[in-house]
Amino acid sequence: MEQIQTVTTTTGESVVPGDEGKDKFKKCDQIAFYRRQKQLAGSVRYHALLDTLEVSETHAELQLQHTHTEARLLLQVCGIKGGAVRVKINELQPIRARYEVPDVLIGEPVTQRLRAEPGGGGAVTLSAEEGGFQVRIRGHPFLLEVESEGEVLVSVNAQGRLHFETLQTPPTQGVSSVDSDKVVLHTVDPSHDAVEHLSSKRLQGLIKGSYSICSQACVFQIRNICMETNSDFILLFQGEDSQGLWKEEFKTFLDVKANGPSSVGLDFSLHGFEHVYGIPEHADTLRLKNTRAGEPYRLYNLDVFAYEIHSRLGLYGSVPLLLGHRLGRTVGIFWLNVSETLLDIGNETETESSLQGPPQKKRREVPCTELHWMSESGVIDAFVLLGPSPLDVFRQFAALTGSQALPPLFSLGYHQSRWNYEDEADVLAVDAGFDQRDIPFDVIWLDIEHTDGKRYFTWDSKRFPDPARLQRHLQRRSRRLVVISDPHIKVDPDYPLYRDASEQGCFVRDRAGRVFEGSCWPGPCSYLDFTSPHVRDWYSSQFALNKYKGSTDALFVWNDMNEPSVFDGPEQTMPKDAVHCGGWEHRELHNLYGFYQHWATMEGLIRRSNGTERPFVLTRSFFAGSQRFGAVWTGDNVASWDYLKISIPMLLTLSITGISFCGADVGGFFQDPEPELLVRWYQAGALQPFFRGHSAMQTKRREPWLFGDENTRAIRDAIRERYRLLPYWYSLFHRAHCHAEPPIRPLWVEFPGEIQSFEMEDKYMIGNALLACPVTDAGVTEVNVLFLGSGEVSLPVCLQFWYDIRTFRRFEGGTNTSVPVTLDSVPLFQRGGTIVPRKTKAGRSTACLSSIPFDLTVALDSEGCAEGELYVDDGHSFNYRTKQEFTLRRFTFRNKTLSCSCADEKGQFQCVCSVERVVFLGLEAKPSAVIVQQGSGVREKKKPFRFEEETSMLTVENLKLKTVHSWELKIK
Ligand code: NBV
Repeated sequence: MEQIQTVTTTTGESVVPGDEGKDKFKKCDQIAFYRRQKQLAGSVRYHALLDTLEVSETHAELQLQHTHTEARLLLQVCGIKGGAVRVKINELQPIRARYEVPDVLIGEPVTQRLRAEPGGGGAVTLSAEEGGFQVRIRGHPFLLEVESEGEVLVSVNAQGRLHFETLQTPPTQGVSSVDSDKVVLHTVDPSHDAVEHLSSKRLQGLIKGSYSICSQACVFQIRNICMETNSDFILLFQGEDSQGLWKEEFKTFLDVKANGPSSVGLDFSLHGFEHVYGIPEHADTLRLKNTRAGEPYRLYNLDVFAYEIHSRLGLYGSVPLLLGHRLGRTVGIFWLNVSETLLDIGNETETESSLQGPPQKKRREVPCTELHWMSESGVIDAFVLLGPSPLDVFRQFAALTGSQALPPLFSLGYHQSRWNYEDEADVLAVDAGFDQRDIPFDVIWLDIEHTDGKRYFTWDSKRFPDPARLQRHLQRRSRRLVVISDPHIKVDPDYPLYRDASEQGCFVRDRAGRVFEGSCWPGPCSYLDFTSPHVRDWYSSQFALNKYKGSTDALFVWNDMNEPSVFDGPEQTMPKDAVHCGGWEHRELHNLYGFYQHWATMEGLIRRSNGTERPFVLTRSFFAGSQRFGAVWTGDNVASWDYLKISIPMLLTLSITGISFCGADVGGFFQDPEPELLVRWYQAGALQPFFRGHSAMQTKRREPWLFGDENTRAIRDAIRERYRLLPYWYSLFHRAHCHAEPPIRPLWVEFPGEIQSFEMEDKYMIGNALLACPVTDAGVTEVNVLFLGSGEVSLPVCLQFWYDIRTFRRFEGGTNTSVPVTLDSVPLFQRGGTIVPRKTKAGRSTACLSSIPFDLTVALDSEGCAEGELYVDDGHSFNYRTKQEFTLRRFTFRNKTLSCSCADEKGQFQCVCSVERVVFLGLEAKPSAVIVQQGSGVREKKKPFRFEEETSMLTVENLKLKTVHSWELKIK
């Protein structure tokens, strides 16, 4: 019988991976605002007052009115340059301000004036001058349609799920008389949505005769009765708030809602779309599932260790961006809300003629994805990103939330981590171990045990008596140290950081106004309120080299437990009624907590170098926009094949929602991987953006050389391949930084016109050139690959070639092949038409790469052409943007000539590495000569070459072509 392996939880219990979440975390029916919104779904409750329309330079606005309560909302619509529509809905006159998400958008989006015209049939049409899109608003019932090129792409409120719980005064102020045997109702504000909530369940059976389950009918009746026969009804459930309006219980926790019910919800229909993606973080498939029959996807940052695979429970971070893709169009819906959020996804079909143009005779059934977003609080602030291509959607999202920070080159190398490396001697031995086995690596990590009793910014003086000496040692070998810094601060008046933070009022408070205390690694802790600019500034200043004792500029940082994790809190996080700066309840901004710590840490590292050096900070918790601050990893996974497999869709999902510097713990965090799994994980990790081996405290040591020669060799090969490929990765990160293109991407992004690509999630593209096919099962001897690009549907219309980068065999798009694999190999293919830069060898660490020459692989397409680019800078400073110290080179192969030219004249960086070797794949015939010309007017030189008939591969070596000069290599 297979033994069930368990992992030890933070509280010391043993659980089966995936089981932990079963009762620690809420199911959706334990979430009050979800129950309330679900109860009322299904009928349109708002109409738009079209005569209130006002159009200004920046937006159009009009009022919405609740059909029965007459409560009014304000709808704002903005046309955003670059192809997006913003839809904002708030109360017309809230009794106090509602939380509007700060700091996620990089600025006020650049809007364009919308032209308003009557739209026919009681509608108004708002047309954008640029981008060819329109927004049509219908009055009765309220419906908003986003049209592009005459076609409705997205409808808003077509399902009538607009829900807006307007703020009220606390119930005690609104109780009217109680009649002993009758229903208790809420009189606070009869025009309020809350009346609906109270009415729909509780009253059933109590109002005789005319009660109907339909919420409007019910509300209407109650209001009449309330007004006419006031003595029969009082409007408050005292002490028994079954709708969770003012308080909500979960297990032993009580959440007291200072502002009462404030949830919002809205539906979006994506016409013609049946494939949707995005909304990390879940351990689920790339393509999002229909949730109608089960739990919705939850976006609530939680510390779910050894998370269950294929669960819709929200993990450590959230990006509420959903992408819809179909042939010819990609769209995005960005729901900018940082309170707890749920997304219900339904797939429907509808008749095409109901959506566009003149009525057609033949009605075609087309798919439609219906989204129902629900958030516990805040306002409705949603962006419809219009594409049309996947890359356009990435750009549109980056225009709002920013693009990936350009990482320092060392952070793209291999990171060696473990909870914990014991002491200085251990670190030195591991560092030397890599050199002894000739395995490249750049960074070694220290977990919580490096501190003095889990007091961050301190060192355990026995284990690390001289941390600066250790860092200097690593630095001499061009390596770095990363240490952990969590957001919880040990309650200890003798701990200077705690004292200082207390004195400066840096901690989150509880609902009674006392400093909040929760339990975490150090025991009782208080939590820094990173939502406060003052606290962020204070925290950033802690990283100053003269303040953080034992730190040097070779030290970088890792933020863990920042969901935040609170061992004795509800769902192991901070109570929602805790209070942040400005008096905001934690519920309003929960999903932004980790984002803020990451930001403050990044600022701290930049500041300690006086703004000159690029930081590296890894975070576990994140939100949309966290890409601006550094890297993200997928938390506490398990050493099993299933977790290796799921890491791929998880990282692809992060990548397409902006978080492109992402990785998963190589080897699996909990439990001990069998050697084959470890090797396969290294091979997969080497092809993912952030590449770190990490493992939990209870696991056996697993440095790459501990599993016998064959496995060490395979791991070494994988890491070396990663290092050789770093010029390509770095160039891809430059594209991510400047153009918002994720370095790894699902196949549908590169082949948006091929339906077979829409669900592929075990293989993916690295940039536009490499097809990665990691092995994620035990005992695999061959991998089945379907090569995309048959030339029938994709653009440009030409047959796609693919080249195996080990055997150089060529495959045609549209074919299916079984590729043999051994333990030391992982299938990787280069797409015809691309040029990939590599280094000719790997080096000990990334610093060595600055003197190793380049190697170009030119893979020809069916027309005999190819192109690619190379980005180089100093790899560590901001000089690439402050002093233009970078070089961007373009390689083009056309008419049998490979040219190297400048792709950005502003670049000033003098890259000393030359191009040493060029390999051409897919040449038709053996050349008679290869000629090189460096610069115009310079004499041409003949070069020796090798041609392999069988694979049509041409290799030209010893070239010494200057990377920063223009040159040509001609094949005669
Ligand atoms: O700091 C200890 C670990 C860390 O190694 C891991 O990477 C984090 O995800 N941390 C979680 C806390 C304990 C987890 C059981």
